[in-house]
Amino acid sequence: MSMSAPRSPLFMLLLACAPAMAAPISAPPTLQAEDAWIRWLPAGLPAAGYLTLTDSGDSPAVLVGVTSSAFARISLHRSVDAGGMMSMEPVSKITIRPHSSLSFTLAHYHLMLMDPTSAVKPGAHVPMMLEFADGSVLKVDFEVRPADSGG
Ligand SMILES: [Cu+2]
Repeated sequence: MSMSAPRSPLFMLLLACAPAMAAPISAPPTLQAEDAWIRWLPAGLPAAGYLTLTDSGDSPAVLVGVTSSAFARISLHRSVDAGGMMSMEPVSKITIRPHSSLSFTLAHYHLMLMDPTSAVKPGAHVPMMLEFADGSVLKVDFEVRPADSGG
């Protein structure tokens, strides 16, 4: 029996892809998150997440999505004042310019957090994975605060 039998093309393709399917790329250390918290609402109502992201690098950081085991659905939202009526709309991305900070509260952005699991209660800490346009991921720990919290 020969040990030098050629591998199938499919096997070689799987080998080549294996590193890409491993752990996601971590966001660069020039990208940092602070004051990440969630305004919790009772009765499984959608919660909102806020944080400040600082990009001290030379290229913009473009947030394109967030995932967490604590919420089935998470989207990026912007609050808008439509003639005195506050409403909100989904956005496809949130850009943090190089050498600047973006506060979600000041910039009227929030993470819309839908379908929480039972683990989401005031006082809990919820890890969330922030996904950027360059494929990198930043893990951020969010503190769950009560509904009447002003931040
Ligand atoms: Cu919203």
